[in-house]
Amino acid sequence: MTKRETTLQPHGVPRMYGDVPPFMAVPHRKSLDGAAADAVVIGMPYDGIATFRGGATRRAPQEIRKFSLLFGGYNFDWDMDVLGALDVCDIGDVDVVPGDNAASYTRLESRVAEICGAGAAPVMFGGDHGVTYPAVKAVAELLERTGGGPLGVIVFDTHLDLSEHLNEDRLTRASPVKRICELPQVDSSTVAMIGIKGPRNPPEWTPLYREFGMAIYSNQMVIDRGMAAVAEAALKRASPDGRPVYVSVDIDAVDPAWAPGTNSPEPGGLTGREIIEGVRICCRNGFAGFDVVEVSPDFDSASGQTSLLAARLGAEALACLAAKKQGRVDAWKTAHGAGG
Ligand SMILES: [Mn+2]
Repeated sequence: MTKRETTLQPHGVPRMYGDVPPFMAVPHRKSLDGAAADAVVIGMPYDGIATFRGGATRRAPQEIRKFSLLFGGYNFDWDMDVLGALDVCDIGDVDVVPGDNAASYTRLESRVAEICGAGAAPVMFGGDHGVTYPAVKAVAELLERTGGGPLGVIVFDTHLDLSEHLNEDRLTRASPVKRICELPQVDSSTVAMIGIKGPRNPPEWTPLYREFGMAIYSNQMVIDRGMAAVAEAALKRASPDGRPVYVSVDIDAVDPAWAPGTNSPEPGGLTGREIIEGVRICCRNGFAGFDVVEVSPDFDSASGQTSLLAARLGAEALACLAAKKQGRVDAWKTAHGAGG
């Protein structure tokens, strides 16, 4: 029996939840070994402390991959063979350490660094929102080393996530945006958030976002101006010179009518159409990193609609990357004569 072959991890299966099948049936690779790729899918099946009803976001990568099998490589909206245009693979899930945020984050960070080091853009499925911080850190540090920085960041979320700590732990789902703003490689005035709303944001977060000089586009602004205008403004703030940004989607930015499977649902949020449009605009220049977090399959409807939407957002991000590579940026607007 090898070291790992215990009754809890039989036959070398690394985790009960994870690794199969690969996202959109792209090839699975255990390791990149320096192989070139345009994008690499990675699962982060980790949740630390839950601040409301719990919900195993650790099962999200598995469920999202499952629903992604609905999609083919051709995307009608873009009239484009996305997977034909891109070299994409799935390197499975991070081998997390349940209950240990710091150790799990370190493992994620090194895998994301491996992806970026191979010249690919990471597409990560969480996990709770805490996991966005180590992913952004890895991307930002690599960009700094290679002269590609600084990194702009756009986050779709109901919550500002600006806690200094939660029960003395500085690495939880309550703090990722604060940790990101504190990174030396990130200018907090180029951190934009879209969809912020509601009475679950504690009062101390509001002065903090102003102090950081962040660009906050509230849910009300989306209602008043429309997602297109808001996402365009956010992209301009996060990337004034058109460089790819890191885009993080906390699925709770979406209304529970469209995405009920999450820990902290908040009524009055974005529609499925709005989040798709927002992702398409924010990933227009491609992306330095992309993630969807806070999907809790155990709270989802029986249809799996939240995991399905998360999978769709991953497919749309890849379409943006393919369009950028083929010189067909924003093709979704005109592919079938839209506007005519
Ligand atoms: Mn949130």
